[in-house]
Amino acid sequence: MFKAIRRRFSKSNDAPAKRIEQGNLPVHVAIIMDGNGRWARRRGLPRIAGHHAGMHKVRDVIRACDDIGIQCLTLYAFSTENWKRPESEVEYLMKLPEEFFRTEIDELVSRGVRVNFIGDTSKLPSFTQETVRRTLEKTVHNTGMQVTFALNYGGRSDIVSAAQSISGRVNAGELNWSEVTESVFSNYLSTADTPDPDLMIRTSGEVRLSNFMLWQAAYSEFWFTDVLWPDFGRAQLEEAIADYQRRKRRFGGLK
Ligand code: V0D
Repeated sequence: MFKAIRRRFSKSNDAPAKRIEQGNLPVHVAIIMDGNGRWARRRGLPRIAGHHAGMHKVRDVIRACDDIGIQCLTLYAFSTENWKRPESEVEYLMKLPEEFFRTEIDELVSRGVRVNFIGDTSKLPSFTQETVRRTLEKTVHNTGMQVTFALNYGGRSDIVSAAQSISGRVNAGELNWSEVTESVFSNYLSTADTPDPDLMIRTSGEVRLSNFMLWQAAYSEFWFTDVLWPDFGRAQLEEAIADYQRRKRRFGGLK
């Protein structure tokens, strides 16, 4: 199981997190980053301006999670359904990893962040795949917070490909059907080395899972907010985490 090694001091230039108590922190926070298009429309801007503003919040939320002491952060950046968007918008989205890499890789490396990807990246344009490969290469030996970008990810597809891998091994006589428990099954999902998300956040008022981490979110606590993703930052993250901590305390008190 993945375990982040914590640093003793924050390397952030921002004020260190004060409002968050260290007890009962979620180990893994997963976020459905929704509302970029609506944010742009409200300002009379093109949708891509919302995606660009959203990318800056990816940086802010990674910093905040690292400062607070979150060990794993998963960000739903592009779903298997997002291909249905206008071609020009998809084309723009596919350039964001490269821009993000160019402006953020040094800070990620200095923080010891290990970047990871889930989803079928083989269907992304080759220049996007190249950024994915370089990001992995630059951070693979890091031992700090793990940040997973879900790119061309779908939860059902994740489950189906796990079932296919298991079938292959059973047919090859390498695995016995009777040995396929829930925990064995989990090891065939793309998230095999990552604990299930403790806290699942969705921004912009939608109250759905939309095919994200279907298996993994079985016991997650959910936090829904009307705040649009480009308006979501450290303060909103802290509010979600503080609420998670209160829920856990209440549950403990009833036992
Ligand atoms: C748009 C809001 C960072 C959600 C955030 C390809 C939708 C901004 C990345 C990113 C996207 C991906 C890989 C990587 C580093 C950064 C990203 C996409 C969309 C889809 F190695 N933001 N971001 N990727 N948006």
